[in-house]
Amino acid sequence: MGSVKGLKLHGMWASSFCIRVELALKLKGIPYEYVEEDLENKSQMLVHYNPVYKKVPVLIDDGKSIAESMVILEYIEDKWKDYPLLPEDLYMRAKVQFWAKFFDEKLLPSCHSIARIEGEELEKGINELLENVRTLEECLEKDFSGGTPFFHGERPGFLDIVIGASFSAYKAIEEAVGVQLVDPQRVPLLVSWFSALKDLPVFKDTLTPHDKLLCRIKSFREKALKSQRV
Ligand SMILES: N[C@@H](CCC(=O)N[C@@H](CS)C(=O)NCC(=O)O)C(=O)O
Repeated sequence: MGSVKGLKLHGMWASSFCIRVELALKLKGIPYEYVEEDLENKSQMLVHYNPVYKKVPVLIDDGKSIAESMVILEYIEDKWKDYPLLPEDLYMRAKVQFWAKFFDEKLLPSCHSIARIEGEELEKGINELLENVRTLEECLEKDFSGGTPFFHGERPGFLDIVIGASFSAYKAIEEAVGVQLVDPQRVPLLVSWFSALKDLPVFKDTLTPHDKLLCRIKSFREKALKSQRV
């Protein structure tokens, strides 16, 4: 199967925002061409297609560019109807979008920040992050209590993609910082969701390899801590 005419994804291997887009395209069975970007030396194409943020991911559909992972996911969902990622019910759809926004605005930033701090600040950061993880567990319990293996169904959908794309990053941060974020005692629903997700071939094939990401996060952490100490 060739790629859909002109469908290209500019991404970077370690970016969970890019992995979201790859997962959505693969789950819907849409072929695309992948262009790896060097973010230290961004291509003119990336700057041209995303002049506002100059970030990946950028999806180019027949010459037209779409930036921001969540916007791209919604574009893909609206354009290719096979394998719907969002629930049909409008209220459930709103809930999915609410929790996706919570993940991006609360959980991801606290996860990224603990990778670059230490001491008392780290302790405070971890507590804040654990509280956000606990809130996510409550969301699974109360908002999506259908007893399905994934957030809103029997197969992975929008929220599984948004949150699950960060699976490798979160595992690597756990190891680099030396903290257990997803503990079966505190968040059993998230633990069983993770184990259902990580065995799916599409996730296995798309998520960043653990060792490679761990190496990158450790070196990022060392540099960040060193620059704060001087
Ligand atoms: N909100 C954006 C975030 C994208 C983002 O932060 N991309 C990073 C890679 S993970 C990037 O391109 N960074 C380059 C830079 O900041 O110059 C999204 O959801 O797509």
